[in-house]
Amino acid sequence: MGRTRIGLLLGVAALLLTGMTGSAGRRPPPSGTTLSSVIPAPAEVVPAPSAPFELTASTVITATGAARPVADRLAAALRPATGFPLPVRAAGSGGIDLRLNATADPWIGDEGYRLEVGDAGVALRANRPAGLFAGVQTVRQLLPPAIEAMSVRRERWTIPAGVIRDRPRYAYRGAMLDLARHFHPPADVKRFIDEISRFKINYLHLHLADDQGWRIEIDGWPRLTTVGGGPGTGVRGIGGGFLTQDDYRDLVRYAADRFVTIVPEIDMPGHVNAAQVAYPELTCDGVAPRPRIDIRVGYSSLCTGKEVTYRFAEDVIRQLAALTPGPYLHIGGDEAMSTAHPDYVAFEQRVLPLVARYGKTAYGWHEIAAAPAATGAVIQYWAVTRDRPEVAAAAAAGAKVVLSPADRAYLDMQYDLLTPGGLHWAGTIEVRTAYDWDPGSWARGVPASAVLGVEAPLWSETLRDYGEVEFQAFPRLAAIAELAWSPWSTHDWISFRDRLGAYGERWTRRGVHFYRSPQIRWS
Ligand code: TNX
Repeated sequence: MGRTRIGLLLGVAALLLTGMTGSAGRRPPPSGTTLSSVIPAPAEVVPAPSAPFELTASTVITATGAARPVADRLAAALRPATGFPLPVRAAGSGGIDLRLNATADPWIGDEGYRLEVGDAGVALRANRPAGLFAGVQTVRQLLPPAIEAMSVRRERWTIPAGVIRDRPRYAYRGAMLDLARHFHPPADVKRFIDEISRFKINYLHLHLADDQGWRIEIDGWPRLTTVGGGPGTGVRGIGGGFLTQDDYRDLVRYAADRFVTIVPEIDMPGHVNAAQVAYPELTCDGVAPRPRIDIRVGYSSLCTGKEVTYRFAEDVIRQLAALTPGPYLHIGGDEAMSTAHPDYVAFEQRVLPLVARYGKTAYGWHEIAAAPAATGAVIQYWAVTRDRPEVAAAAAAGAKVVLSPADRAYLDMQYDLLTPGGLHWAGTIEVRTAYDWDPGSWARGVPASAVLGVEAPLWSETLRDYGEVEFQAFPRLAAIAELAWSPWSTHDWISFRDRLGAYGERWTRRGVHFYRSPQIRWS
């Protein structure tokens, strides 16, 4: 029986139960949700002693212009559990009002918002639609957990009174999904986007090619996907599949509707075995290597002395740039253990500027810091050590840094040695380990001003099914999202632990397969 059918049966059973225990007019007590329940913690929270706002069958949502699509999405999110019509109108009073450019509050910036809740109504204000969307995620978390139910529930749909003023600590709040080791189809990527956007994550980095598979169609290089992405590719040969450029455009749009920007990655000059199986001219001897379905790393390299290598790189970069509305294009650069160091630097010196030629900012794993051209790039710090002098030097010369230390932020590390799925080469990462570090001062010599943000990568060597993806990502992604969004002044493990414990019910109601960490008291 499918998950949705079970959910439906549970919903029906719960309805019957509430129908039997509650007499008409008597409603369940308010949930324990308070203004301080939100993940990631908002910058400023001021509860008010007044009565909460209560969503009812006559509540109207008001919005105009660019606020309208965000309001439509909020209404759609609140209808299934409440069963209320929640019409979205241009004008009205006493409901939930979403408005742009009404605060003249420069502090909230492009992604922040101001939320004021009283018993007479809810006012959500932002300078830009992205801020309204962030505020909507907060509003959803301020409603009782039953708001996540897919069928109508009897509940007092209250929002606690007070004011929240909020904005992100970092502009870049990322998650990464590896589609190369095991392909995950667009429907699953969309579910992942839905979940990460709840936590105000605004970038999804897609690792689109690696030794075991090539997952994005490139015009003029058809064998990359027919051979490199076909059946039998991927770890254990069971992770085949690829995205057409139309699939990719659709994902970009879907993400953009949720204020998530997709960052494509093609990993070069290492991690290229799948491309070389498809196009043997990309090797130095011109001989096709055997397809690889194991999980070793560091054995493949593009031939840095051949011109075809750069035609290939430029074709890929040009097409990915054209598919990408966002500013960043990731060109990998990690673990190129089979590329001689001078060749590696020469390769990066040619390829990093290619990204700029097609209008994007180059983004790469921290090894690219060895190339002088990396000073104009974004460097993704994945080391398990806090000392990477070459990254500090590049940052001092102008590079920006995204923190993804493997022993803190890697979602593919096991929670402990007994949890199924994942690897442990960087250690095991329980929720507290993922939470308790400061991205602003993590990498020695990298000034706080050079930190663009935080990203939690999810490599997929062991992850075949989407449920396994969820299990690795949640709850740790919530911890990383808080590091990326919330001001350090709010950082507090006890507070986070309690908020997370209460949040679990929301994942359960949505059918998200998350790890019930013993560090958390799940409600
Ligand atoms: C290292 S860290 C890799 C990936 C693997 C991952 C597994 C980094 C930039 N590269 O190729 O998938 O470890 O955890």
